[in-house]
Amino acid sequence: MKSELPCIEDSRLRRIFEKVKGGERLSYDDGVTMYRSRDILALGYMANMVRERLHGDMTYFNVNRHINPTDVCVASCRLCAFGKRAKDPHSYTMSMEQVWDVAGKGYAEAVTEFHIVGGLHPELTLDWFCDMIAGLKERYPAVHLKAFTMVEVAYLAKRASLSLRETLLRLKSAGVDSMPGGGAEIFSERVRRIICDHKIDGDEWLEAARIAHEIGLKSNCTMLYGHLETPEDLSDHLARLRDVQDETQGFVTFIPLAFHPANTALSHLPSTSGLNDLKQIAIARLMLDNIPHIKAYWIMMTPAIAQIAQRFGANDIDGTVVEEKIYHDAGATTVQHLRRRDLLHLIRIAGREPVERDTAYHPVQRTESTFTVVV
Ligand code: V47
Repeated sequence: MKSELPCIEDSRLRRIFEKVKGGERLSYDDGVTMYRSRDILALGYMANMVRERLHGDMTYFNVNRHINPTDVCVASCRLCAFGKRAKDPHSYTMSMEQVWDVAGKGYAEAVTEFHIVGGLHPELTLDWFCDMIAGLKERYPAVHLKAFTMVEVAYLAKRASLSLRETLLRLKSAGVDSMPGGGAEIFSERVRRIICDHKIDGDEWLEAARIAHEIGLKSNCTMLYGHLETPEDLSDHLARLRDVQDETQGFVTFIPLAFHPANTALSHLPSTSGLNDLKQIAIARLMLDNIPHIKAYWIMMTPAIAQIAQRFGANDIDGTVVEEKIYHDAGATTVQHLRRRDLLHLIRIAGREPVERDTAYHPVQRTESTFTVVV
């Protein structure tokens, strides 16, 4: 391992570099120092060191499909361009049959994962969602169902007058295999009150994750950046995720999400920069020493930045996606899907070795018409 940090400009990072070299945990204050630093190359160098220690040259991707059963949402979050009121003529809600039908459409290669999230619909019940999930499992038994954010589960629990645990158990027995990481936004109460005041708070999000993990549902986790947050808010968010992970080991992947302002109530804010995207990836890799994977979600940060991110701490790029609404409603200019061979090419020309994975990061081997998961 290299012992010098060749490109260091910010002397405050030297002490952090010593810790990173020694595999020592970074503190909340170290996180704040890194967020305040403009020395992106030093941050990237350190994060790449950790990334290569954990994953060598491998970059993971998957063949997945996003499904958003409804954009009707009671929450009206200022950060969101996706959710709509039920009476909005542009809103939509799929029937259960439409969800099952759409799941099989639009991609010739066998998907290994459906990523299912939607708005907080005032009328769709927990029973409806359980039936929808059971129907998907029956029709696509080999496909992993990564479904419902902690926010959706908390809303379903409240409407059904059930505990979070009971609600999660019901969804699990209907066929949910794991949960995506959305809805965490930023845990700072000050910022949360402005950008998503109708959502569960940070402690409730973390408690739902804790319970999901306890009953055997792994999940991802996210952080929304590039709006009104401070370096302290960002470091606090990562430290709180890390604390829960120490308890449960249930988080599989962390995904930093850049705020996209177009068509939201915060559209006056500037868009993210490539530099900030790379900084978020690098600091997450350095702070989250107990979360195995860091994803550079290509839809959100563009394929070009997601490639560079593979040298700044990320070891995953997400998947084929097929149909994406949340970011495209908020002005994302990326395409909505990539083919498997596009992802292979993208990763190879970034100088990394592509590995197709299933949701649990088992390698997937494909022949012309079938795939097998190597456990
Ligand atoms: O929860 C909503 C965010 C999330 C905007 O788990 C916005 O593998 C930016 O969680 N600008 C949904 N972000 C996306 C998400 C996700 C994506 C890919 C993979 C995984 C995974 C999870 O998007 C929401 C919210 O945090 N979001 N609106 C916006 N205008």
